[in-house]
Amino acid sequence: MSHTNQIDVLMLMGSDSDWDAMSKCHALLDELKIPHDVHVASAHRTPARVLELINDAEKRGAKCFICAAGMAAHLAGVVAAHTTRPVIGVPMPGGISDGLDALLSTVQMPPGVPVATVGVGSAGAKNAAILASQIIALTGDDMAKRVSAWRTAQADQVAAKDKKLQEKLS
Ligand code: RP5
Repeated sequence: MSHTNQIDVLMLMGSDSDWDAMSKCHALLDELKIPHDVHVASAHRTPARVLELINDAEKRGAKCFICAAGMAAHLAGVVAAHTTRPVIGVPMPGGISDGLDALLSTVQMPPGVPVATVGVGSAGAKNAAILASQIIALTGDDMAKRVSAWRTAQADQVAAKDKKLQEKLS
């Protein structure tokens, strides 16, 4: 994606080792046709780059941020400190308690600087994309229709799985 283009979402990961889980978020943003950029940038290892990316994304119209990090997962909180746009935090597995450390680091923000924190790992990564789409849908009818269609497709899949189970059990 060209850096002169408008984007709706900036997705940041603290490390390329977060890609395994976060590729699910990227795929879902693509499926929902949400223009977005993805970068590796760390609150601890490359703090100046994180600020540069936030400023660039705001200029290009980003409506919200999705930030994934593990261990002492401060990326989402640092981004939230530098923008008034919604920040979704995705705690990554690994670390001393396989993601519980990252969950607490992400969710336990001081009052005044919220991070909308989703679950640990790939389930959280998918929910981050859906939550971003719901935020964007507030100001876009097409996006709202795509979110509804995605929900309906999900419900259809559950119904199909139940049908299969009932057939197996009968
Ligand atoms: C965090 O530390 C990253 O987000 C990653 O989840 C974790 C480990 O990073 P690497 O050592 O794999 O680069 O900052």
